[in-house]
Amino acid sequence: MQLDERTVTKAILDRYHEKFIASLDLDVAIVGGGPSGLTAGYHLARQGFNVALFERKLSLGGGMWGGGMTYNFIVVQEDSRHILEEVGLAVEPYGEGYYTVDAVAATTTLASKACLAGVKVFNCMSVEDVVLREVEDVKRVTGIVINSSPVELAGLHVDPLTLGCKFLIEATGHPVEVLKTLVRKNDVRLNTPSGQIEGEQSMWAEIAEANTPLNTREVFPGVYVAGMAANATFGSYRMGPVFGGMLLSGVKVAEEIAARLKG
Ligand code: 48F
Repeated sequence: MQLDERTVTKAILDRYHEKFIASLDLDVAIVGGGPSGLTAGYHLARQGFNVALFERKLSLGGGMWGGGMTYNFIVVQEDSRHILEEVGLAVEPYGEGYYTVDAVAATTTLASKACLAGVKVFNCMSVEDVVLREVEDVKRVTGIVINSSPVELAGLHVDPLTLGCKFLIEATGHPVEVLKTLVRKNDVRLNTPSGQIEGEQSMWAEIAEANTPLNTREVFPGVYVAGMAANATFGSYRMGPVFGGMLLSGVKVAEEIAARLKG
C-alpha cells in the first residue's frame, strides 16, 4: 500500500463527521472531563445510552492529574474505593479508612474506561451556552451550544454549533460554568435554597465529601450537577485532593439519569 496523505485527511473527516452526526440527539451531554464527568460517562455509556462528553482542554482528567499540589497521589475513602477497584486500579490502604491511588493511573484509567465504554469524547471543545425550550409550559434545557476551544481562547467572533440532549450533566468543577451562564442569561430559578447558585465555601473536607453525593441532583429541568459543581451550586465546602465524593457523585448522577431514561 502507498500511504496517501489525502486518504488520511478523508479518514479523519469522515470519522469525526460520523461521531458528530451521532451526537445530534444525545441521551446525555456531559460538560467537563474531570473525575465526576468521566465516572458518570462510563456508568451511562456501558448501559448503552448515547452519551457525549465535552472537555475544553486537550486532555481529559480535570483536576485529578496533579493529586495535591502536584504531588501526584489522590486519597479516597472506604465507601468509594470500590469504584476505582472495579476499573482495575490498585488502591492502597493508608491508616484506618484512608486509601491512596496513583493520580496519573487513576486519571488515565477513568478516561480510558469512559472512552472504551462508548462515551463520544469531544476534547478541545467548549460548551458556551445551552438551548432552552418550553415543554408543557415548563422551561427546560434541551441542548448545548458548543465551540472549538481555540476559537474561544483566541476570542474570535465565530458562531457556535448546537447539539440536542435529553439531560445535561454540569460537571465543570469549581467554576460551575454552564449553570452560571444559564442563570446569568435567563430569568430562571434553580432548585436551590435561593433559586440561584449558592457558591462554594472554603475547605472543610469531611462535610464537603458527605455533601457531594447529596448535592448531586437535578437543579433545573434537564440539568443535573455533579462533582465539585454540585457543591458550589448548593453552597457547600471544598475538599482538596480527596476524590471519593467525586466518584460517588459520578455514579449517582448516572444512576438517576439512567432510571429516568429507562422509565
Ligand atoms: O475540575 P474538574 O476535575 O471537576 P470535578 O469532576 O472534580 C473536581 C476535582 O478535580 C477537584 C476537587 C475534588 O477533589 O475539588 O477540583 O468536579 O474537571 C472539570 C473539567 O471541566 C472542564 C475543565 O477544563 C475541567 O477539565 N470545563 C470547564 N468548563 C467547561 C469545561 C466548558 N464550558 N466546556 C467544556 N469543558
